[in-house]
Amino acid sequence: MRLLHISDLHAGKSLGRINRNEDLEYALNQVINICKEEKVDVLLIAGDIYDKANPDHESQDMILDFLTKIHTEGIHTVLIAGNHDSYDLIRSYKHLRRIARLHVVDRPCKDPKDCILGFGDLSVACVPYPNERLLTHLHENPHRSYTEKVANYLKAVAKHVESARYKVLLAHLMVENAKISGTERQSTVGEFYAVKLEHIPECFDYIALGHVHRYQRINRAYYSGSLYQIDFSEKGMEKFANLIILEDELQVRPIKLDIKRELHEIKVDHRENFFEVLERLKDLRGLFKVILTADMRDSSINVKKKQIEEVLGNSLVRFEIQPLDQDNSERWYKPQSIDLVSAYKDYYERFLKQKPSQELIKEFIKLLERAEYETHTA
Ligand SMILES: [Mn+2]
Repeated sequence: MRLLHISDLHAGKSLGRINRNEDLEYALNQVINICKEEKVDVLLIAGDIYDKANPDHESQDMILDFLTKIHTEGIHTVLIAGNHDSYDLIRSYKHLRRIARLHVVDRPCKDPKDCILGFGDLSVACVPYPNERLLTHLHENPHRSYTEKVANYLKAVAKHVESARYKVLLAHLMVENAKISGTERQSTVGEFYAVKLEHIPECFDYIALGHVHRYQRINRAYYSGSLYQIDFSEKGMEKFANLIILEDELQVRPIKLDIKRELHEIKVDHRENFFEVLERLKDLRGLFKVILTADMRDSSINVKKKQIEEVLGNSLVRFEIQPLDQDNSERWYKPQSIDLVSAYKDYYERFLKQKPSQELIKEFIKLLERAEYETHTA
């Protein structure tokens, strides 16, 4: 049995005035190819299909096109709702089950056995984003904490997969110790929502998670991460789809996705040769946030801004001016280039009117090394 795990599509996302659907479509086309090449049996989508509860028509068109393409390849898809999705919109996709190999679980089910899908030897337990209010309606004690309610729910779900040969959990959850990227909705990734890994029942061979946008493994649990760099906090991040091969032994293989438009954050210092800066920008591809540090009295700021806008055109997403504090300008500029040993020698000579001894300099260097070690290992 071969599965592919993806998550956090965020169709309909825009960054400033830039619509990101072409970045998503580029990733989805690769997912279709991987499904074909790797002979995937079941595609797992771990939530946040859409960026908003009421997505625009173009985004819905793209998602339905993708899902039907997967169907025509003879591949099953299991899809759950994330915290960005509307439970009711995702529920309307359930009807497609009758005409396509699409299996949808829109919200945590009153009867946990309704959340289990079977594909031969494989059982997939689905846990869409468990909204706190919804959990309370599922006969849960309102006084229990969110994580206790989720833990109980997971336990109830796990009971129904016991007899299957292969057991997979597909869930949209925040798991404790997950490294967030910063683009997840802040209120849902805090400690209050973090489910402990030990609260996820032991029985699952593989845990396919959505919610956190950075690809990572936490024991048996994997976040496949978002399919493209959603926001500037994801700049430089590589993106993956996770291939799972369920045989006698479990194999997990992340497959790297090509990124259509990389996100770049570029800092331009007022002292740099501006002509060279523009030349450098011309050669880059992707979407940009440019931060120009400038003395606010400098009359050339607007000209510089205009020139940057001209060179980058539609690829410029954000432009910021960081005012230069005159007193701190020296420090701000390449702090690592200051030779602290020479600075200490100068200081010593100026105040004590004599040269420091070799022993003292050696001690000073030892202290520097210790400080460096401690700041790098913190
Ligand atoms: Mn998300």
